Amino acid sequence: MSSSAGSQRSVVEVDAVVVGAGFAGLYALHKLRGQGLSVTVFEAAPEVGGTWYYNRYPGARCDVESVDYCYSFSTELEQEWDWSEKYATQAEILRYLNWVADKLCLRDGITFNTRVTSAVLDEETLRWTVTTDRGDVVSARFCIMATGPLSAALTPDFPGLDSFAGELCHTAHWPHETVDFTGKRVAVIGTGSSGIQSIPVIAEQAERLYVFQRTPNYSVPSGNRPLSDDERAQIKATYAERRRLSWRSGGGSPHVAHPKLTMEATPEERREAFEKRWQLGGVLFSKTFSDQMIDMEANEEARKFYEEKVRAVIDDPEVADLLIPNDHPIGTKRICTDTNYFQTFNKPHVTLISVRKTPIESIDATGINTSDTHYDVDAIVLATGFDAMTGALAKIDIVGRGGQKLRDDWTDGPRTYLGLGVDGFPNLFLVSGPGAPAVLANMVLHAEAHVNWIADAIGYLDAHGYAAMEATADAVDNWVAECDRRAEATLFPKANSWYMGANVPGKPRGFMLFIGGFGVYLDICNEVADAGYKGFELISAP
Ligand code: N01
Repeated sequence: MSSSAGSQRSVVEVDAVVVGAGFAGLYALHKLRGQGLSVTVFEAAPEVGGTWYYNRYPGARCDVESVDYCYSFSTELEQEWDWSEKYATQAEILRYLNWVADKLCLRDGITFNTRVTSAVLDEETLRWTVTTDRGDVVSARFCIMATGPLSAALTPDFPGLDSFAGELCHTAHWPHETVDFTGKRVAVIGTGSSGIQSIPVIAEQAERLYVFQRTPNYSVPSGNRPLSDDERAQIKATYAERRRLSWRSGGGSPHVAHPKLTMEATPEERREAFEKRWQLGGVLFSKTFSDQMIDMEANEEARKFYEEKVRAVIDDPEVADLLIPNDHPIGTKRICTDTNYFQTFNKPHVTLISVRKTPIESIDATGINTSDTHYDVDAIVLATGFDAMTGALAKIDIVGRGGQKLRDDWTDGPRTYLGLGVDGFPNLFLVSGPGAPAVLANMVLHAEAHVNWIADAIGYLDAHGYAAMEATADAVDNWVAECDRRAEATLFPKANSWYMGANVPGKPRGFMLFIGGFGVYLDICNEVADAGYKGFELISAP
């Protein structure tokens, strides 16, 4: 790292700036440092953790098994850390990330409490000038956006929201002090993964709970439980094989679908397979059979099984009608995982309100006004999700060739090559960006794969005397078309999901991810690298 005096502020020179200190940013720091690069990480929060720092709402857990949702690059880390439950709590994941940061001595490379406001390319030198809200100015050859696909929280524009006099919390910015709902009347707006995890826990405390649901969601019991010493030892003894399966899988965990297609299986085989997957719990229910997300008839079999299971635990059939989705195929929005979510609506102090039937019209000092009722509440919880995939990037002024801004380039939807690079933005790398499998895969392995690819690419540039690499416009066009083509062959576009940008008013509609599977995607990335970074222009020093 070196420093040069600018006209007003001193400019620090580094090889790479990394934005964000979550799973991706921490590994990027470790990996690039190991390669001899000088690296500065900026993190808006006061601690490491990214999404796991902010999303500390009651009941917050990961829906990927703990033993899979952790770094694989170090056998030592794998062997030393003991996960206590099948699905880790937010607090345990945050402890893990802090432990990793200490163990790998990462903290001195991170500037906390500092938000990157702009990254501007100097076309002459091909360097990026990165500025922050604390006045830092850093010049870097590489700019790596580890900003997270689900980090820009979404607060709907309810008229009067600011006038609410009670406690207002967003699940994605949960206060650090304990929020005690005991004896309180609480409203939760939103029934995605965050709402569905928090509602049963809030219901245990609250005197009255009103759940405002717009779209019913599919949720499968997580089947969470403590891991025994024997299980942990067994997993540690076979980690290498578990990871091998994960790297080759569709979603980055060692799941294997039933060997038959849904309708090839007999009704008994189908039922047995769904039941087995149901008992295992969680989001992988949508992958019980490999064709569930491409064949409507197959999907309908899974949906019928699901409906039977859920109806069986809800006392009031009219409430069940409201809670069971009928507007999108199962799995086309991320399946939620829960502990006693549907049973919560059997409690006399919990009321479900469909805002499709009676929309929220306004919020005032004392509560929520729907089209037919005023709900007096002491606290409102917004579980209203994120401006996914593009939101965090759009908050930063990322300015490439010819003064073009990334957010302007993406007004009709994000356009990348492999979810890693963008034409007009040399040496700017996205980690888990749009056009990658990203949130469709285990995000820890996905982040590792991207960081490894970026580190290799940087090594290649240096070994061959290049200054920079830049995705070509053709490569971007072809990749966007490839992602669209693959998405159209599935059922995913049928849902108004955040995958489609449908949850953000005015956001262009389009499937923002590569749906072809994690293992397939990694093969493509490796082929691109092996072919001398096909689709990227390699640029000599100016
Ligand atoms: O957000 P969401 P989330 N009026 O967008 C509703 C990951 N995650 O934070 O469906 C009324 O899914 C909205 O309604 P609708 C995971 O990938 C993982 O829950 O748009 N309601 C919806 O019900 C997940 O998919 C874990 O009609 C409004 C809810 O708010 C992703 O993050 C845990 C509204 C938002 O649901 C996002 O999950 C948590 C309005 N104006 C999150 N606006 C685990 O690992 C929005 N809604 C378990």
